[in-house]
Amino acid sequence: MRFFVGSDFEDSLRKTAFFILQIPLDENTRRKNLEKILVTSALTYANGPLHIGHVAGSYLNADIFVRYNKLLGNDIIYIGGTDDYGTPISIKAEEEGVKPRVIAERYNKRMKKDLDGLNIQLDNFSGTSRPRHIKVSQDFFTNLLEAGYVNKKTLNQFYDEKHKRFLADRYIEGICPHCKSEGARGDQCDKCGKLIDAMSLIEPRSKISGEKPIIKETTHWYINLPKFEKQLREWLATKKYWKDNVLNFIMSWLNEGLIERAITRDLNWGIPIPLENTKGKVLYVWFDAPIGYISSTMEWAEKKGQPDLWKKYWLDPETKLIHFLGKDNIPFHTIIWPAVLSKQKEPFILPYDVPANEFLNLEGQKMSTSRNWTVWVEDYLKYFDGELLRYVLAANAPETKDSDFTWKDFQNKINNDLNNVLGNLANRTFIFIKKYLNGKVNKTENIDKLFAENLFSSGLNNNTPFYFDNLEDISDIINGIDESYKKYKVRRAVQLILLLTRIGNRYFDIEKPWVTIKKNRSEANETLFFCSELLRRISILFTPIMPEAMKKLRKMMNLADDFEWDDIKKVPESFKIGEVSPLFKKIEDAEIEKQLELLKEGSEIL
Ligand code: B3M
Ligand code: ZN
Repeated sequence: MRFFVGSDFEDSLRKTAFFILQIPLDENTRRKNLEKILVTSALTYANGPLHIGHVAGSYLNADIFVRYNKLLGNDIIYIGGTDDYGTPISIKAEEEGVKPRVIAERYNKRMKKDLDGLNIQLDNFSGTSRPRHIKVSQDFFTNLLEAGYVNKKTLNQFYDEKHKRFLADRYIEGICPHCKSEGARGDQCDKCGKLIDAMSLIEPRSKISGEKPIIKETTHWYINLPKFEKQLREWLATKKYWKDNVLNFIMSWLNEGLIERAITRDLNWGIPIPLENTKGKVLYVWFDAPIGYISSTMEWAEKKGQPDLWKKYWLDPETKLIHFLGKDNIPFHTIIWPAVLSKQKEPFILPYDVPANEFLNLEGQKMSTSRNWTVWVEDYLKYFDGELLRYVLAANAPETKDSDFTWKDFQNKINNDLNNVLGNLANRTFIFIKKYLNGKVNKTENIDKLFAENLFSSGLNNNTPFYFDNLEDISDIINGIDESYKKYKVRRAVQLILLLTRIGNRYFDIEKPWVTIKKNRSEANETLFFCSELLRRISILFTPIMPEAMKKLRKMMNLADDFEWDDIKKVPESFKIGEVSPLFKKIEDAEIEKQLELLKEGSEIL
């Protein structure tokens, strides 16, 4: 059999295939040994429920990576929780007239529920206001101090006279000294991403009273970052494989020179520093937050009844520690955190990779919770299935640059990619088998060849039509998908799986089983077996992204749920099709208009 797919074949598909396959792949696509991996998602501030920015920034990509690695058989755990301190929580508590702890606990619960609704399955979801975390963080501080990397200093700080308190971090706002944009906070500028020394803010204002603050003396403890510079540079030099956006960010940071940074604050909501006569002094939220990855792992181990199990990950240099996060969290995880980790009494591992994502915009505008310009997961789940959001955010992941979520694009992706391409292939294949082949197709001799070597054997360039001998090797494409998951290139994985699916539909059209069935049953059987086998492979390949939808697909094919990645190439002897129902459902214009209206009105869940 030799297929020639002529110029009627969608141009876009040919181009996609061409460009995707031009991207060089790592030689080492084959896994040699099983790995031990510890994955984290940035701890979300517990001052509101989960929105799609969180999902696209650090949860979905982590969950997909974890699911893929579980299929490979790797020993992987996925840890996270809420960041319970920090000014956003205190501010929210003050607004509501309740204790900050009430806010933290409320949103911790709601976030966990939101994650469940999206099938994002962490092994443990903790919170940084829990007692274990407090103890571990205090020990971290003490160890760093005793190792000689913390200095105590007296300094001037902004003070709100009306409310009688020091104004650190988000309690103070002004113009960014670096990029001169308005609304920069006392700790960081959202516009240029740079960390800020509050005293350098131009036209500072108290966030609580709106007034000009006075300057008052206070005492704080500083981490001596300059003392870490050599060590950090050497360590970062071994991280050539990190994403470009991450390396660029770090280098510009390092090249500006490291300065000592305060790791304590004058606040009443935070972890008290473990020193005598320091009432009102707490750890800076960014000091204790990453320690939450460790305390959450400890909580997980405890829940499992093996309290020391956390050590198997955190203290073994073989473990790959991978932090998923948004780009604004890069410096904290790649400079301060490794510095702190390296001076503890126990030999903690340092981050292996920090695959930071860029930002997700919404309908062309920057997402903002204060302007209520976001899509809350809780709201979303009232209207649509979590799997659909997983798909759209994966297909549109802000991996190398900011990306945009629009409701129209959501509808297009569901209706075109999922319904017209994947749903259609499944539906036409299964219906045909049930109607003309008694619900069953058998493996034919040819099939191994069909799935053999080199799909694009005749070479592919932009001008030649799309040739392929023996329809196969899908191997090239499958290896590409494998490699994409390994490298956190979820968008590319999606494109390649869709490509496979389109090939399936195209093959069905060329083979015309509705014609062959009349004269040559075995040819029709072969066509339909091939399509079924393709769908079986897709059901594995798409599982990290749409686990529930793929379960449904497998169920229609009577395939077991306990499979592994290596099963991709294990062709079964036959397929017996079970009850068939549409895999996805089209989204109507009215449903999208409704979402756009809701967005304009502003959600009431906050
Ligand atoms: N809570 C910032 C954020 O949610 C901060 C991350 C902490 S990760 C240890 O974007
Ligand atoms: Zn700035």
